[in-house]
Amino acid sequence: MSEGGGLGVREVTGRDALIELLLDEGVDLMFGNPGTTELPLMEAVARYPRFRYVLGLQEASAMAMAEGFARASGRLVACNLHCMPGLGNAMGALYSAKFSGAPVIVTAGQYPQGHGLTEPMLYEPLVPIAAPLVKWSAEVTRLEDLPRILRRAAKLALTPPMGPVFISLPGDVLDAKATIDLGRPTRVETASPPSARVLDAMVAALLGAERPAIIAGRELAERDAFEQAQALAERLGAAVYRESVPYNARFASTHRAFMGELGRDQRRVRDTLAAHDLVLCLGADMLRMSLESEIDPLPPGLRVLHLSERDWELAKNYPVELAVRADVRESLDALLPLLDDAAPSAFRAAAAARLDEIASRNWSARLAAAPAAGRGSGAMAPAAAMAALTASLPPDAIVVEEALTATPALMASLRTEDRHGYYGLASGGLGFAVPGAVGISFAHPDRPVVAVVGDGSSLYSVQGMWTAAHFRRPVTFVIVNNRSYRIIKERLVALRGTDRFTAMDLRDPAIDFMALARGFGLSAARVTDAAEVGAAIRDAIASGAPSLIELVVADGFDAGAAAQ
Ligand SMILES: Cc1ncc(C[n+]2csc(CCOP(=O)(O)OP(=O)(O)O)c2C)c(N)n1
Ligand SMILES: [Mg+2]
Repeated sequence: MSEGGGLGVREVTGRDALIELLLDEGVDLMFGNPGTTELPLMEAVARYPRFRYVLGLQEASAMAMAEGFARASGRLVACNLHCMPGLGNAMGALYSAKFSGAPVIVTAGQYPQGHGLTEPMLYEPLVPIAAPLVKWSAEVTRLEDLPRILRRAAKLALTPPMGPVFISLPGDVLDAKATIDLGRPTRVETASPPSARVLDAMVAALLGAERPAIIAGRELAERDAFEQAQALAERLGAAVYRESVPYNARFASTHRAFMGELGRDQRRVRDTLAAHDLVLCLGADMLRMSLESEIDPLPPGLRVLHLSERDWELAKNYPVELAVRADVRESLDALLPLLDDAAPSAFRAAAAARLDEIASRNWSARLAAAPAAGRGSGAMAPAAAMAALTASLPPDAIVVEEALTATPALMASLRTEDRHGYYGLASGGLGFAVPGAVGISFAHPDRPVVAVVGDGSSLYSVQGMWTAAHFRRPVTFVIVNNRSYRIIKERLVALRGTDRFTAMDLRDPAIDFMALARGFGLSAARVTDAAEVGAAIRDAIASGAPSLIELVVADGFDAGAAAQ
């Protein structure tokens, strides 16, 4: 399907053509970090006030901001990196964008063609370096090819399964001038439901279940299908678990079918799923795990239905009874009426009874039963800090999370009713939350963004704070300071049987997070008592300005430290 009238045939320079093509593709925002190879682009950017350039002070930050924006808006965005060292700095963040399926056109300036042969400083061919992490990696070698390459890159990035693409931009192409056809955008329509035959097969399989479960995946948020997923859970009387790597909202947490995290502990996942006779993996990855285990997380004999728009994920690791590649929302819209027609009254009654039975141990029931965050005598327990934090959030807050050992407590009390309300770490590579929150704030400029980040994690792309200050984004950075890489310590103890910690303490000197934040132009506060967390969060959000709150929590290994 074509959009708009296009730009037509025109005499134009490569640098102007690049920006006009991006604007015509709906991209008016570029995150980046410039260098000499980007000078043609920077010269042109200044002449297009409609095209906003957002400076990140390191390419890892710029890339994570672009990822955050793309994830939170579902819109195409650009990110420009400085040739090889810039692309190198951004690789970890690009890896994250690959996992989250963020539609980002990543570009990098390159030396004029031919000059690279002499191997000047900063030179390296870029296309093979980006290639493993993107849907398409290409270099523009003639100005005439720029429209075709840019249009193709935009189309590819946005066609589900979405993801980043890479374009290398040699300086001679950007500085060339020619009369070229700038073309017009194309979007590929993929939002189709399964065929009638497949829908019937799904209905039959679902109605054959006596104890069904749903693994709720990211596509439910991306395709705005929360309502449909809830309706399905109600019709089936299915327990709903958030998929094992839950890096965005998946399902309304206060819905009575919602059971919480599936997690990545193979034994726990297997035990959880063993209570069911059928699992529907709904727009989700099928049991993406973390550490190796001899235990297979999928219990033998469990029937699996998998519905996803990402065919790579379908039946990737497990044979599946019915694997369907389709849009989750379109599929559920088509499936629900068929299910209503076909469900016998005995099935409906059983489904209602299952939901009643779940209600005593669902996410909400466990939250209600959790002990209230009290005023302890020792250091603040991370769980108390997280409970106080979530209790103080306004309903429109967007939480960005990279809190590691504080994450389970955060997710136990964070309401994710809204599909944009939560974004977490997608790839496992640290450094998303601080700059990612800034990008997310560009996507939702009127909503407060609260980034909850481990002290260690915050330092992988800490300079993102400056961009928040520079662009006056209402982001509250909450650093959970346990003065350590606590999770690595815990794993050393659990997996290696030793507590001789090397390189896991962030002490001597202690890191002064308030000074760091102030140095970037943010206001800062420190909280050591859970009773004061709520007021600090409310004040920070009410200020409408970027700020930092340091939560000083027990490190888990101190003598007499407060329990988790
Ligand atoms: C880019 C990157 N480098 C290193 C790691 C390994 N790593 C995983 S968790 C972690 C420590 C995180 O510490 P912190 O954010 O303070 O959280 P805590 O464990 O203390 O709760 C490290 C270093 C990683 N996942 N990604
Ligand atoms: Mg820590």
